[in-house]
Amino acid sequence: MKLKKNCHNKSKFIVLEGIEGSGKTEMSRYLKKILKKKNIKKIISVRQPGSTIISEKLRSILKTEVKNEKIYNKTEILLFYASRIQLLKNKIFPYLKKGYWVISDRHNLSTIAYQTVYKKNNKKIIKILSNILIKNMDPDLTIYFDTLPIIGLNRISTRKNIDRIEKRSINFFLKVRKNYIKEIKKISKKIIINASLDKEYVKKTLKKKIIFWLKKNEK
Ligand code: T5A
Repeated sequence: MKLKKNCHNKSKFIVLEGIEGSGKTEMSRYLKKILKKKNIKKIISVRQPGSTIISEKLRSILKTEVKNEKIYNKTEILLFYASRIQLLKNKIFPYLKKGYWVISDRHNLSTIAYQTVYKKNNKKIIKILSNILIKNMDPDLTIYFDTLPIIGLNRISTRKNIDRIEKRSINFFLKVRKNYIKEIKKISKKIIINASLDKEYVKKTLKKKIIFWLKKNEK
């Protein structure tokens, strides 16, 4: 992250990525705990889409199926960006400027991984939009929780409300994972964890890799 925005070297923007049921929400809480133990006190957690009043409203539109009207692919992209900008302007930028560490459950990589499944061409639109709208907002660290869709979806299958996106076929999530695997290779500041394995393994690995990353970034 090269913020003019963030002339405060102490703040960091950490993004968690992965498919449904990869454990991002749970591991985001655990990550906060690890950071606090390392004496990092100023931390906020956000989720995308969401985490501001308007972004949460957009989240609800994005997650809800409406009878007799489908959300078009391009509408979906624009709504994700609308929600992202609200969050960046209202929370992420201001908190980074105050020296906070921001942990975000999903960011731009989600749009690339999900919104290009149905139309590969969308990648061009996403590239243009992210260049215009969120330039210089690359995370300081992306943690990718790689999970087999059959395992991730099984973990969330007991939930009462399965939303519009979660209802998609396993084939959709196989393609999302394929996109993630392809795209994460292009990112240099990253940690990859095999999150198909049990929680204790994921926690232990996250802790080990984060502590290593913290040490590397102390200098
Ligand atoms: N989306 C989002 C896009 O399409 N484009 C975008 O640009 C953006 C930003 C967001 C939806 O929007 C889409 C992606 C999503 O479909 P969401 O509800 O925020 O919706 O969805 P997720 O982020 O996927 O949240 P989930 O809760 O479904 O998944 P998590 O957060 O990865 O998983 P978590 O932590 O809730 O864990 C799920 C269950 O698994 C258990 C947990 O205890 C929990 O019960 N668990 C494990 N069990 C066994 N072993 C492990 N290793 C486990 N890790 C967690």
